[in-house]
Amino acid sequence: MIKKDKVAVIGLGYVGLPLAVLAAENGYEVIGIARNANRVKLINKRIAPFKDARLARELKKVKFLATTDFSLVHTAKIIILCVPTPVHEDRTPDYEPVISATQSIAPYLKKGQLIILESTVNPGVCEEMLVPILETGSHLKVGKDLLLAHCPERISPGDPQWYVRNIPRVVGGFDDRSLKLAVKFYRSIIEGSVTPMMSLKEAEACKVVENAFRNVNIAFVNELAKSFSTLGIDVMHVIAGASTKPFSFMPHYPGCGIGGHCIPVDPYYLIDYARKKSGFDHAFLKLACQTNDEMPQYTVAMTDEALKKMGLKLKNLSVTVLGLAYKPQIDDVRESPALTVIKLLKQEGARVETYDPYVEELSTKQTLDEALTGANVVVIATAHKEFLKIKPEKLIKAGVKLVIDGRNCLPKEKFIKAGLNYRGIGR
Ligand code: SAJ
Repeated sequence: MIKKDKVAVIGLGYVGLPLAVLAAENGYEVIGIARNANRVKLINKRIAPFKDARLARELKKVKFLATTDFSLVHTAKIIILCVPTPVHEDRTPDYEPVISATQSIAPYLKKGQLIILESTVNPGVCEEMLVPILETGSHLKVGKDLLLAHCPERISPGDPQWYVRNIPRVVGGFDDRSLKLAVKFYRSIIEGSVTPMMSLKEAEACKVVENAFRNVNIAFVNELAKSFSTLGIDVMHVIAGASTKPFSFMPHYPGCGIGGHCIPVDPYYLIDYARKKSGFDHAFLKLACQTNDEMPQYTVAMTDEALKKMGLKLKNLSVTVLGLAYKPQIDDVRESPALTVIKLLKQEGARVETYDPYVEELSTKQTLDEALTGANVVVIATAHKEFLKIKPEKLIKAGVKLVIDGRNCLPKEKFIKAGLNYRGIGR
């Protein structure tokens, strides 16, 4: 592959933008295409449109054009679709972003181009959804005129160790030519391994399986937490103990719920496809998703129960929720369980204030001190490093009566010793 090939990245979010930067760093001429004109403007000013310190640094060092003009895909050799794959309110897959992005590029495609889908989809989407749209819109034939591959995104936002440059990838192709070209492209920009799969479906399935694996393991420890709290067993101590086993145990941790655009969402793509395609019922996967979805409710019920034991109730009580993002040190609130906890607390009549140093625009208070002033209850919903340093004395001084540690991230014994009522998830 001559490095000077032009690459078009469609979608400049958590997945597309780091990929565009990486391709540019590796000598490709890159054009980034996104619908959001503000985002395009920011990127052309070399400003990262979301909090990612590493991306902000690397974006300043590369040269590539961002635009809203989809017609410019005709100038690229490789076109990579990195658009979201959310679910609807009823948890059924929402393919709209993938469909509209594919429809937007189709009219401008020309012979010999390689289209790669990075968005997470269930097995079958490339062949059953993308191929018809690409062929209808371009009047070209996939496999003959156009090449098609799938390389599922693997991004762990905020992760200090794993980044688009070093995360191993899998690639599936519509045919051998597509596979070979796609593998060659990724091997020219990724330091990690690039593993060719036998089909598009296998590559699609890899990704859904990876995240369903994480979902079911989190559901397992969430159920353990609920059970152990009735048995007076500290689930975090047990997980730590089980983790001393050097093989065939992989720790996951209970919490007030799971968020993000991957883990709570991806299993529903497989559940829905298997049911529609073959009538197969992923009962276990559905139960795991349901177990995780119930954790915000469990957290609020646990708060209610702890207050009752103190002769208090949530109604008219001041509750401060610390953390809005779905995981530590990022600003993304998609599917964040914190938002559900807040909604449920308000339904119980509590007066809720919120503070998240990474999500100031959604916080009702702009500093931790302000957020703690007058609070009777504090709920930790995200284990941001700023919250790990909170001393029990600070909470007692602010008049806090109860700490609900929704991420089991505070030193339980220290808080109890200081005289605070402390409840964790399963501890
Ligand atoms: N969570 C738990 N308990 C755990 C782990 C996570 O409750 O033991 C919760 C988190 O609080 C969060 C949600 O689950 O709300 C998702 O957490 P995550 O660490 O999986 O974060 P994500 O969504 O950024 O996951 C990404 C995923 N990457 C892609 O889908 C491309 C996932 O595959 C990775 O495993 C994960 O990063 C990672 O951390 O490696």
